Amino acid sequence: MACRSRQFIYGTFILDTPTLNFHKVHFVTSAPDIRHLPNDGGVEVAFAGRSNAGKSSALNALTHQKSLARTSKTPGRTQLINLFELEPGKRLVDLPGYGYAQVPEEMKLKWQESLSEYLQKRESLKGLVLLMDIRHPLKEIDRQLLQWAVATELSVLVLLTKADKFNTSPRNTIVQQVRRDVREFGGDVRVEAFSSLKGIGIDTLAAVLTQWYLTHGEPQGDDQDDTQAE
Ligand SMILES: Nc1nc2c(ncn2[C@@H]2O[C@H](COP(=O)(O)OP(=O)(O)OP(=O)(O)O)[C@@H](O)[C@H]2O)c(=O)[nH]1
Ligand SMILES: [Mg+2]
Repeated sequence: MACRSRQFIYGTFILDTPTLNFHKVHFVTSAPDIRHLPNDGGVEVAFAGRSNAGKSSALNALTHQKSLARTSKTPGRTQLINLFELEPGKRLVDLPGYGYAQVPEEMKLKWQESLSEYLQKRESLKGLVLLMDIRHPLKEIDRQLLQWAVATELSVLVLLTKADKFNTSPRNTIVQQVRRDVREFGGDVRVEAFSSLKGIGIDTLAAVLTQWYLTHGEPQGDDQDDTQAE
């Protein structure tokens, strides 16, 4: 059953948009590289960001599951491309984090290779959720990813994670600053505060992702009657 939400996103009211039911997600596979991923059809939305930014926690918060994606205090916990399915043709992806200095060089190169290969070659990738700790936003490597995502016309949602670390006023100041900073990249980039711990920004995340799935999912229309095929 779809939930209804009313969201204010970048000057646009998404009125009574039924959001997808993110609770119904299930794990599909963990893959070391794109050759081990299933069929590249439908729409994928990937969660990317520096190690420890809170990617896996955000996925769990979005799907209301405690341990769908594995979280850890130790950076570098997610080392494989983890794929989850919401319904046929609609998938979520938990990507390995980047930028963690204490990972052995050889392993780091392997991850970066599979990560950049996924980002560059996966046809079904339509949207990127780029997570950054609100205390350290827009590091050089985040900027590079953002620049690349805009150049390849991916929709981007920047989540400033662990927003619970600040009270409302300083939090809003940072969000406004990052919104100004991302303007230089152009493209379809939104910036929102997020906290899996306190539930900040989860409805907005659900609304934005729903919009992406619906926009990019046509005309495969997984909801359509099978008898219409062929
Ligand atoms: N205060 C606070 N801590 C959080 C929040 N989200 C995640 N954390 C903590 O941050 C740490 C890293 O969280 P993960 O979700 O595992 O981060 P990740 O980006 O998936 O990390 P890698 O898989 O290593 O790339 C854990 O100790 C989490 O408990 C949040 O909203 N608030
Ligand atoms: Mg992780």
